[in-house]
Amino acid sequence: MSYETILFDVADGIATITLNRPELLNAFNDQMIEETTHAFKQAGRDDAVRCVLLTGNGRAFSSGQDLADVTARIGSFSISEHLRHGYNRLIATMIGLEKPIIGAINGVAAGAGCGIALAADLRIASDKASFMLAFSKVGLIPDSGVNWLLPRLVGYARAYEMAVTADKIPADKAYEWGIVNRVVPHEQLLETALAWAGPLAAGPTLAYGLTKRIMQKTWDMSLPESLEYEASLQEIAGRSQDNKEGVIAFLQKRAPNFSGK
Ligand code: LHQ
Repeated sequence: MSYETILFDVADGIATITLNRPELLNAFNDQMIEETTHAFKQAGRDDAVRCVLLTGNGRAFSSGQDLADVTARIGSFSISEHLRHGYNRLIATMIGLEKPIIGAINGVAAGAGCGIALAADLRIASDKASFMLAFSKVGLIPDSGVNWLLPRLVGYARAYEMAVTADKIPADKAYEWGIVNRVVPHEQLLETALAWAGPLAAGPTLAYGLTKRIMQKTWDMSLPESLEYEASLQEIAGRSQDNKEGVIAFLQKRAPNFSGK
């Protein structure tokens, strides 16, 4: 599939997806939702990809739903169908992708754009980035996974505050609240994100993927269920080539050469 609303590039084990409608602050129309979902699926299928980097072109990460596009369709437009066929699939694809996703948040992440940023596993923010639950400004509730993802990161009170005020949370506050892993000067954003992605793409991908799976599932489990789930996934990791290689490399006092298998 060739893309018109995003850029997609694979190099050195890293797939980079760049949201690319900068004149509209990377607002999502249907095509961009579909292309972004397709790109994540493609990254999942390709064994050469072991880490995904998601960023935005221009001064925004994404301003969320393209409001002009939905306004033009009033009358023939069902929000629930739009979500089910669009953002819900995108968020589920990102959460289900068993490879690390790094969000390099280059500017404002608003509305659905904020949900998509939160669906990354790690977030590195430019000092110009901000996070905004713009939904209530247009009389909506948060969607695109925000209600599941954000309270887990920041707790209910802060998540609810962000939802009802729709205030822009600047990068330094987002770091303090635990929304982002690092804040860096804007000019250093991509180089820092790539410096994180490189080692992840050379790491034990299977173990990273299983860790992502279990850390999401244990929220809904009791401790005994979680311990049992750890045992069963550790059985899989323990049979991997990377486990053997990691142990041998340790004993031989050398760096491991992980294959991701
Ligand atoms: C835009 C947008 C945009 C179109 C900037 N759309 N043009 C799900 C299901 C169905 C329906 C509805 O929604 C959803 C989920 C959602 O995502 S709801 C939330 C949708 N997003 C918003 O409400 C955010 C709207 N944008 C803003 O509040 C501001 O643009 C932010 C705070 C993001 C940035 O502000 P500024 O830096 O001051 O930029 P700007 O407002 O001047 O925007 C620049 C241009 O981009 C401007 O166009 P123009 O022709 O005047 O240069 C905006 O109209 C356009 N734009 N966001 N979402």
